[in-house]
Amino acid sequence: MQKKNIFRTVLVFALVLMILAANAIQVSASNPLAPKTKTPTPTPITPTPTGPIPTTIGNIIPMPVSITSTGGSFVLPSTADIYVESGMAELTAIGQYLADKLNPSTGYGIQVLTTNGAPPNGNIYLTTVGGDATLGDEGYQLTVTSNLVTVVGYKPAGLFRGIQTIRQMLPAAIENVTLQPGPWKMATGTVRDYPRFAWRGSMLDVARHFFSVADVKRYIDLMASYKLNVFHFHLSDDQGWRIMINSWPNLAIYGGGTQVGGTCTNCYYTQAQYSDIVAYAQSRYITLVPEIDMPGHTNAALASYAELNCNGVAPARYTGTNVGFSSLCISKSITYTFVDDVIRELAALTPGAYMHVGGDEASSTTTADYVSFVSQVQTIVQAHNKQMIGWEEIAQINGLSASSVAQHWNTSDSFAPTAVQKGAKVLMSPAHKAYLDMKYYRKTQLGQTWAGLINTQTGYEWDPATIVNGVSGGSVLGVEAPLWTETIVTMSDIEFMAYPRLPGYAELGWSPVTGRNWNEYKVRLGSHGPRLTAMGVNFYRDTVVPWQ
Ligand code: NGO
Repeated sequence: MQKKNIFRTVLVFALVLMILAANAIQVSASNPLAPKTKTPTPTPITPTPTGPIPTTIGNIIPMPVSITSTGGSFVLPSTADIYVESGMAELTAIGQYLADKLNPSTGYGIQVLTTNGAPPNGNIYLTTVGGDATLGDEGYQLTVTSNLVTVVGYKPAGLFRGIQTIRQMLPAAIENVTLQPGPWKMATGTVRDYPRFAWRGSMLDVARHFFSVADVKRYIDLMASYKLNVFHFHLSDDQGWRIMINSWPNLAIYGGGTQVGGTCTNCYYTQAQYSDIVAYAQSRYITLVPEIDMPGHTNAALASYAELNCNGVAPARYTGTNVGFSSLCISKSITYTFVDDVIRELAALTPGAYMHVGGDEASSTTTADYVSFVSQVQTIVQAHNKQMIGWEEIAQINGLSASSVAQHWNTSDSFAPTAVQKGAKVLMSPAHKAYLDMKYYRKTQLGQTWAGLINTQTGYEWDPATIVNGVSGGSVLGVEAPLWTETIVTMSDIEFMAYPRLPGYAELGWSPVTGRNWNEYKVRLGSHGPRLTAMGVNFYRDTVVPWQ
């Protein structure tokens, strides 16, 4: 009996020694600090206990249109660089984005170089030469051989989407910001890919709670990694006005002084900060759509300027969470001067085609007044060369333009079919499926329940093209997941509500509907756990997902 125990102890000890030795070999063989042609960033290695999680070509989210696996592997060598075709500064910037993602974890000091043809083996190559027009502006073809990684896009946007696929085909540890042991292996094969819908977005409400420029940028960056392309910025509501309007400065200075729960110091973006966010989104091929909510949800504006109120008296600022009590004064001409000034200033700062004018829950406005107001707002938006988008209630106006968009949200009283009958397109954000502020479960600490509980499965199992009767085919512009922030206070809260649901909405917007199902998706999503962890995302470990 005793002998047996000793034998067992020796065996375990030998095994431990063998494992340690094997690990040492693995780390030294791939040690990024080993001599090579370039000087790596001297950050200490944080070893991953289990080693890099192997990725397969089949774990990409959103699921690509087509994947052909050739069964081999490409190992990113420490000498690797990213080559882009010469004469296109835009491609150099895309290459740099990828280099900036790969360098901290690999320590390879990857540079972006230009070339007039395929580069030497052992590199990454991004080009629009030979790009396939049938893949569209955001489509790409990624080819990984044992020698080279090549992304060909018809347009630079396609290359940017394609490099997100490269990130996901590398081990999850690539997303760390500290040096990690390799090897940085990718499966070989070909991915041909393009999006199903033109609009794949998320909205962030910075009015109920204010978020810093850095937080907003992080949200945009996380969106980019799942190929989303529209950032809807909810900039005003009853509780706060968040953008400096030079012709009406009190909106930001006074109206930006509150949020849900109390006061908030300087809680607005200067125009320079707004432009910085626009440019940040643009460099990730994400269009920013600003929203100024009206005629309801306007208490912060009404509190800032007495003349915007029908009775000429400014109400107190509001820090609660009720909706539907405020309205701009529909009959006063100053109201339209205000709207025109705000939209003119914002349009000048916004390169995207759309201006979101809210239009939801105008319960303090009669229908006749509402219709008259929104009709005039549509004229103003178009006068500033933008297309109007509003929450679906805007479909009630008689002259709804075909270029205007109604955003479906209210599942009990939908105006989406009316919008389609008038020739306009619909953006899908059904509250019971796509609202990121709904709780996952009854006991989720954050969020609301008015539209129902949305766990990761519920959030994934629907189709934007069939969810509303009378709104299908070409009438559906895309899908957007709004994050309202009545109960959301920190960036960590934002991440908890958006992840892991947002990658699912990204897939609904990007991937073909055929062949998609929850049972397959949940496994793929589970494989993204280590990736989200490496990105530092505070995601919710929903138990319906088999997390790796
Ligand atoms: C509604 C309302 C918002 C709330 C949100 C909370 C729309 C379009 N208007 O959605 O003001 O913040 O619900 O879930």
